[in-house]
Amino acid sequence: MSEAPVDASGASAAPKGFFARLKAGLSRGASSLARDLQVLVRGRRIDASLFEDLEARLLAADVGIEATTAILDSLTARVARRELDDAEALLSALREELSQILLPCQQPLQINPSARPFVILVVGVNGSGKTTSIGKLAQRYVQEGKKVTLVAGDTFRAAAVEQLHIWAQRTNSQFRGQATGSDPAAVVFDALKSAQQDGTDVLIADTAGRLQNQAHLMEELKKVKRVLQRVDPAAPHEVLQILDANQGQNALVQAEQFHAALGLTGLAITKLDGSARGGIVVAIARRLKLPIRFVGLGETAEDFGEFDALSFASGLVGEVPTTGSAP
Ligand SMILES: Nc1nc2c(ncn2[C@@H]2O[C@H](COP(=O)(O)OP(=O)(O)O)[C@@H](O)[C@H]2O)c(=O)[nH]1
Ligand SMILES: [Mg+2]
Repeated sequence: MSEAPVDASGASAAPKGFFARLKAGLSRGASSLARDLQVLVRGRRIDASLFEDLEARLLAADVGIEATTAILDSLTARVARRELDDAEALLSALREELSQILLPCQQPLQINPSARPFVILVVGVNGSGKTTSIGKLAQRYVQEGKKVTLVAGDTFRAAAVEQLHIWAQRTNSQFRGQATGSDPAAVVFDALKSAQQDGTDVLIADTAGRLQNQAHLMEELKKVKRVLQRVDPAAPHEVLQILDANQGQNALVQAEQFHAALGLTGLAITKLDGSARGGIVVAIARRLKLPIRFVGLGETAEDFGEFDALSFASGLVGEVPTTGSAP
């Protein structure tokens, strides 16, 4: 795998081919939307039976009932206005509908240089990809010339601390951690205090994804947030939830719960390379309207890029002949 290039402007330097791989990933799953969508519509008239098939396909791809209904209503209205005269035009219109839902969520994470350090609190359930995503973020910011500190706020498992430590070494980031079982709030408190003194530009705090129960986890995360605010009233500057796309509609439920408890400011959606049905991103975008900062396509640092609504919509629908469908 080649190194992720970073251009002079830094921030939005997605690895070459990232979007091609995103599209490949989105069209791989057995219930993917893109797969066979062309075949589904080819040569067919736009009628009730085609809409039924399309609805089934959207639901199977995890777009969810709410977004699916909105999309089909809008497409139905366009058909009634005779704006769409063949099935290919319908697919183009579908891609536009998806883009319109996704576009408001395309808001890249900007590291405000006057916030020093800029604090990113990373949350999400166990296995969603928090620690891996933190490693990828660290790589990105170190390559941009920033001084990065990683904080092991997941003190629940020894392996979690060690995994973050390895990412810190691999990315030339600074590491702050304490013994397993320490109070995570104390760990992040100490880390932010020293980061204010040592010239850290970006401090990224890992957290646990599972405790005795959900309520306990939320209380702990709220406490971590409060403690950060005590050191710097503007911190955390980003509360980033990592969601595993494989979790489907459950990812949406998780995001709602974490948002209610913590006030999320951004999302990253991982594992879009696997069997995930990327439609969940549409469901999340429509319901929560939160910035989707990043998408993850694999386990290495290169497999991580900023969310791009139009690429994502094309990835979901597949290639659509672009002739003559634009209004
Ligand atoms: N295929 C794939 N695997 C991922 C991705 N992100 C994370 N993983 C894997 O998911 C597993 C859980 O990730 P981890 O970062 O430990 O999750 P955490 O419990 O939330 O910290 C690990 O095996 C990661 O390598 C991704 O975008 N694609
Ligand atoms: Mg972890």
